[in-house]
Amino acid sequence: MPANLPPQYYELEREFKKESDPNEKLRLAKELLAMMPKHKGTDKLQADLKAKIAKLRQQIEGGGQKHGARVADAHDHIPKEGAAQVILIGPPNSGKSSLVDVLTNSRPLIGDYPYTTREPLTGMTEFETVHIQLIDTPPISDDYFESYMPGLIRQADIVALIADTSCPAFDIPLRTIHQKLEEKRIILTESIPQQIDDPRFAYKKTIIAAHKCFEENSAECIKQLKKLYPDFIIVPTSILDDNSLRVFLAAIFKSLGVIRIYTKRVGHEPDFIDPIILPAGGNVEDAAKTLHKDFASKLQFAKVWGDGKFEGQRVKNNFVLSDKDVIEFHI
Ligand SMILES: Nc1nc2c(ncn2[C@@H]2O[C@H](COP(=O)(O)OP(=O)(O)OP(=O)(O)O)[C@@H](O)[C@H]2O)c(=O)[nH]1
Ligand SMILES: [Mg+2]
Repeated sequence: MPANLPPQYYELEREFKKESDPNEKLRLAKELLAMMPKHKGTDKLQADLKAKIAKLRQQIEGGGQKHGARVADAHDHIPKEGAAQVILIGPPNSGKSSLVDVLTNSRPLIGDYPYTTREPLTGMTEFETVHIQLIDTPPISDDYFESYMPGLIRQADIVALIADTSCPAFDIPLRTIHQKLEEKRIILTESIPQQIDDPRFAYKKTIIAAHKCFEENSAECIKQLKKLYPDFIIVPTSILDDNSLRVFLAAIFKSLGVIRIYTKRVGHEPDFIDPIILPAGGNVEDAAKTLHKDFASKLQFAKVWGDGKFEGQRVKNNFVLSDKDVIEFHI
């Protein structure tokens, strides 16, 4: 039986063969497997590919460094904490570390010279009771692009692209970043397309910080930035202006497309400190499942308080919740 593979498969296979970085090779192998039609004619190919994936995993995890292959870097994956992971990327000296410094509990190295940050660093921030993980990263430039960066960007929920609007030629390093990412098949986009024609590409939802927004050149640069990125959310930010930082976090929160649900025990006040976070459109059952996997099946009904509802309205499992609703579960 013929394998009938799509032309994109052969293109990707060529790249897979050329690639020497085991992490990137592993990612390409997984993409090849995902792309392969699953039928009798591809059984052998699937098995071969699965064996290659297992071998690459072994090589990466066991540090089996052969022929100069790169050992898996400790930064290849950063476990997500909180409701979402946001990766800050940008040219050298644009202010990524300064933003992570003012917004989180982490204290990255900040310098008035480029290439200060050499390793990614995480910190937690909070927007209206929602905990969000920020990742500070080394810069991306013509001659500097850490090999773990594409992997980290692919894993993040949102990308925050930090543009240095104090610099009149701010757009040139941004173009380099797009080009470097596109070479790794990552497209920064204002919204994820409904249909992705080429599955090898990762589209990452991106918001832009027009950073250092109070400097001499900033107003003119922000105008240009808006022309260059007409559809993107652009937030002028400065570490000297708390309000701009709040707007930046609000934009991140909005981009996540999630809702906050506050829980309440019978006879108690709602817990407004630690909400359940659900994708927009989530219902009572989804909220119950986040507390315990059996909880949803035991649920008799719930009471909900919030905009557009009766106070303590009795609702069923499939009731769709809204941001900031208060819920009381009855089992
Ligand atoms: N005027 C002004 N300067 C800022 C602002 N944020 C950061 N800076 C300055 O910009 C310089 C670079 O800041 P960093 O936070 O180290 O920049 P970075 O993007 O992390 O730099 P790399 O790690 O080299 O990529 C420092 O001198 C900061 O004090 C801001 O909002 N306004
Ligand atoms: Mg830095």
